[in-house]
Amino acid sequence: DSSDVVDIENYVKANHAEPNKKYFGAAKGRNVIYISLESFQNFLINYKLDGQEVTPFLNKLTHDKNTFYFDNFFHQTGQGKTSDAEFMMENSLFPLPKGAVFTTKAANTYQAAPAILGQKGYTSAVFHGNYKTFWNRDEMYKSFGYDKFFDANYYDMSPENTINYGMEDKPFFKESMPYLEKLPQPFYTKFISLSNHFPFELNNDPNFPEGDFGDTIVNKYFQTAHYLDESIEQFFNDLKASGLYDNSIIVMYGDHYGLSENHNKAMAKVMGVDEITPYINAQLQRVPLFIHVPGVKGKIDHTYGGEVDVRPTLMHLLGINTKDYITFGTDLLSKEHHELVPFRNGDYVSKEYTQISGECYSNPSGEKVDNKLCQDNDKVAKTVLELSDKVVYDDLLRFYTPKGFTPVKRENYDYTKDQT
Ligand code: GP9
Ligand code: MN
Repeated sequence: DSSDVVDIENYVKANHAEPNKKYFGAAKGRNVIYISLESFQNFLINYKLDGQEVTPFLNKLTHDKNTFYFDNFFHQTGQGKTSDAEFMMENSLFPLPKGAVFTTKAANTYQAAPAILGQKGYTSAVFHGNYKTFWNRDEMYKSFGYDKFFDANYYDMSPENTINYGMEDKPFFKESMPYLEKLPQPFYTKFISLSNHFPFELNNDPNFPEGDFGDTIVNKYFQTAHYLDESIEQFFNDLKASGLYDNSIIVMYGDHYGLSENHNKAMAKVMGVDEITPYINAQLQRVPLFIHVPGVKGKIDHTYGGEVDVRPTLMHLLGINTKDYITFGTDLLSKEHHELVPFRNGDYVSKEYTQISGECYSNPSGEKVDNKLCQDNDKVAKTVLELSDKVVYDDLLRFYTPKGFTPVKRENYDYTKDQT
């Protein structure tokens, strides 16, 4: 009931990480462009197949002068996959241990990023080349306060443009540009890519050799990842040509793994190890996080973090305080950031240790160590997951309104009328 939310508020406030003065407000008033990199695992960055870089554009971006690239960043998704990642990025809450929060808890009260920014003059929009009911997005986005949702109906879904779940990434980003350019600024937008999705198929001949690891799925993963890389380059070029690039924060993240444990045999060859141990498998849950901030000097940042940490990071860059929001992650750029990444199943990776099924391993050697060394973090990981689940299962945010925030009215949003 409503007294639970007081305990949660107290916990969250006691664990708040103060923004880093160096970055707080550094991107005040900028547009925001999120890009969900479908199934993109971090091992692809700087990976070479027969001497050829798989993702040359993203590799270059890791050294871009205005870009933060986080190389110890992990996905924390459960069964809700892409939608779980979206949920964390915009709410700093964990998705559910079973099922997808998007399908079961879409009518809850949330205080999501689009709503927060909407009340500060931003127009928000999602772009995705699949139909709006997939993952119940058209219901959840209302609760998040998304003004607009450009779904499959806004794209040329003819066979040469589509495969698997919908639009291929190049025509998707191309056709999104005119809609994006017409949005009132500042805007908060999200682009959900699709081509690098299992079973990793393209309409046209891939412009990249396939792998030779004795596993068709793994072999083709490199081809669709390369295509995604080219699509991002094309999109960046279009953003530059439109003038939006210099006025926008661009956040790109891998939503979740692409290659499951069913492909461990081939993955051992990919990684050049004898076998994918539980420890290595946990390390493979790294996904890239890029944050391009115009006018701010970036770096390759080795901070450990996860998807739940991105919202406070972004908000602080935009100069918005997060202390009054129920937030389970901490700002990756804060000196008080917690370098602990709980996975949805209760395992975790921290800077020093990795805990898998109750076993404790030392980073980066992967050597098994005394379980006692993992106990403190274990308690914290279990606590935040439990508190976050309480918020979601009991819809507790309906009893808590952050200072200066007006509760979202779902009936104000309609994605069936013309979104242009
Ligand atoms: C479908 C896309 C892919 O719209 O988000 O979904 P996934 O299977 O990765 O959750
Ligand atoms: Mn996905």
